[in-house]
Amino acid sequence: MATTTTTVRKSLTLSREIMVGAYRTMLLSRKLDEKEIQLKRQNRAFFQINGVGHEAIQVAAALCLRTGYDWFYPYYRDRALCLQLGVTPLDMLLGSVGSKDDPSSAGRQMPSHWSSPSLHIVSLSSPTGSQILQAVGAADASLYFARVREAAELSHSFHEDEVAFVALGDGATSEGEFWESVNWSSNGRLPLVYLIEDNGYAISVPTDVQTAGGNISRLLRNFPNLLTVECDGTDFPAAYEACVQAVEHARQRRGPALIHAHVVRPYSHSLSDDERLYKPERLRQQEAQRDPVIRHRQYLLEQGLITEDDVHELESSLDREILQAVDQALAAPVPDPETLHLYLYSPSVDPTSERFDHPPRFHGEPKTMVDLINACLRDEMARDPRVLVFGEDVADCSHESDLAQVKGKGGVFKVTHGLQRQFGSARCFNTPLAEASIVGRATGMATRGLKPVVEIQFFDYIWPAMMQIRDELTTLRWRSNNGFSCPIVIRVPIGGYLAGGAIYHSQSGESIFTHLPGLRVVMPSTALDANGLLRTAIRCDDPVLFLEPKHLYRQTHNRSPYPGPDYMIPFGKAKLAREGSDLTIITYGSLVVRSLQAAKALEKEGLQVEILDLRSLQPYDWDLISASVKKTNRALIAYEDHVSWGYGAEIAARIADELFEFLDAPVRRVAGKDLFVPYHPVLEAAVLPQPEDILRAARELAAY
Ligand SMILES: Cc1ncc(C[n+]2csc(CCOP(=O)(O)OP(=O)(O)O)c2C)c(N)n1
Repeated sequence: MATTTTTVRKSLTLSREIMVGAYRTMLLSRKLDEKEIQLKRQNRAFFQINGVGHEAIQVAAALCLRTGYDWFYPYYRDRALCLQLGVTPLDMLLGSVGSKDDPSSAGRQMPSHWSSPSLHIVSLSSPTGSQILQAVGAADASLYFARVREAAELSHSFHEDEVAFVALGDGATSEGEFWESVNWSSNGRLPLVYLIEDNGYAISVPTDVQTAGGNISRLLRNFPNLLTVECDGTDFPAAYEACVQAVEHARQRRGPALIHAHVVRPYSHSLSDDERLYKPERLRQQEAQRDPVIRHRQYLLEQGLITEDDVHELESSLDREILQAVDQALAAPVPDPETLHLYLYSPSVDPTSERFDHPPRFHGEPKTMVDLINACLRDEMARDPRVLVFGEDVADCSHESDLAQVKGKGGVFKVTHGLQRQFGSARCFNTPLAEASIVGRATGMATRGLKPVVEIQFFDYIWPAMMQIRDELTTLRWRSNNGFSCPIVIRVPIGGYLAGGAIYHSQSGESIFTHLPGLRVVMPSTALDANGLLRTAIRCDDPVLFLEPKHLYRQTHNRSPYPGPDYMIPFGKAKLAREGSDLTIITYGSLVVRSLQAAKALEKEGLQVEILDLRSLQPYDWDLISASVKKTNRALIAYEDHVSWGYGAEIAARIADELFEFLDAPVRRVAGKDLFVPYHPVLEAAVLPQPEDILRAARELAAY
């Protein structure tokens, strides 16, 4: 379908109720901004960002959408939109003062970061643009539920014609994630409505510097299925007509629609900004002429829809309403620091608990790690229609019509082979080469109750998704005070020892992720552990980074028979890989087998080495580490990543702190050099830790 672009002119006749109701919300929004500015100046609020100049388009958009039915990913300026959707002035003011009763975040987030599960307003974060890919995921969920009816039956919120809505500023359209989103949503014909609130500036940077050619909707006109509608967002009737067109396009499943609304920002970016420093007076005067609240009032008066008396009465009644809400908000309880740890993880599903300890029922021949990860994915997809798999190259064949003629790809390591063929293309599919999109979209889908198990093709290429992981995935539950969650699983082949992997196919870096609160991080070293831990990851209710040492994928030493469809290992439980009394090696991933090799050699020298395979890196099994070190009085931490600032530093520090009096030798680390992994096998072997390195360190510690 060719792209459609419309420049909206007023032609709809709107009822008095809509016209006057819209004015009420616009004015309420304006007055709330002014009140919050006052509270900030009095130090009774701690941050303020305003929606002044954006009110008309926001109210229009909210009126065309369905609250508690459609899915909303607003921007921080969307006060009028949220009011129209049903957030109350008191709710907003409780956010301003950061009260415990703030329904968006209980005082954890800045004001104007609204969140309401009942209204389907998904908690905002502060990065400009990172909400967009999640809105794509929410829209994607609509199509998924329509295609996979068994999943829809398990959803309490699915409606056949629902749409997702996302708002952003002109500046945020420069983010790569915006462009990824447009590519995905137009190609997938997603029911997504974009609202670009173009106030001409991103803080001090004007649109012509921000956007090639200075007009974002003009740039978007060649995207298929995407309707772009440009309007004067300060003119309520024109704004309303634009929104009607856009929402209808998405609701009728013709594809995404983008409203490009020209608005103004007369109160500067925020209270920390003074636009007179960079915006000439001439421009400010012009913008003042387009104040949407004044324009709409003028329009209503001219059309005889209200009188001056009505205006005054409305003003007074809103002032009274706001004052009452301010009094209530100022009297509301402050948050209790004791509650800070609440909702970092699911409060109801504990993956470290016995519930996730389910014994194996072995049958069949020994299988590799690849086989048993694949088996677990098949089991879980069969068990629950909400489990789906996507990523780069994970499907057997993108074009389903060719599937019968080919063997199928199923991932560059074949871990997902056969899933598309068995479960269909809705449940296992290829994505564009865009890692932020894979994680962002999965996050949005999980917010809607799906369970995406996505693959990042190589750990080396996870970095484009880092913003989504660090600022969105890990924070959503905590920042919304348990209002929303996104328990996805990200599977990632990791590490070196491949011979030839070089810098960009051998990276480690797990400590960068164990450093993130809100994320579970797992790294199995055997086929059996991979199977049991992946099932726990899928059935638990937290986001999980599932790291698969790709060097171990097809080894014979770590194979296992299939353990059955319910085998699970709780997180935070290490495995005693070898018992000993003279030294504890704390390790995981590819270093487990190397430690075992070293231990065998040391046995001949009379040293009994105990080896703990952590398996689960966050949380980790401190109890077992502690018991073992208390027994052996010596600790060596062996891991593949760079030695400095790595995972071993945390373990070593804790041993030094809590087990000092039990130690008979220093705590030592054996790990990769602080270098990149090079191509030639001789160089690679010199960078990555080898059994001889472990041997040497163990001997030294034993002799200390
Ligand atoms: C990713 C990111 N970079 C920088 C910032 C700091 N910042 C906050 S708002 C803003 C400007 C956003 O401009 P625009 O998207 O046009 O929205 P507007 O504020 O004009 O409504 C910037 C740079 C941020 N929050 N997130």
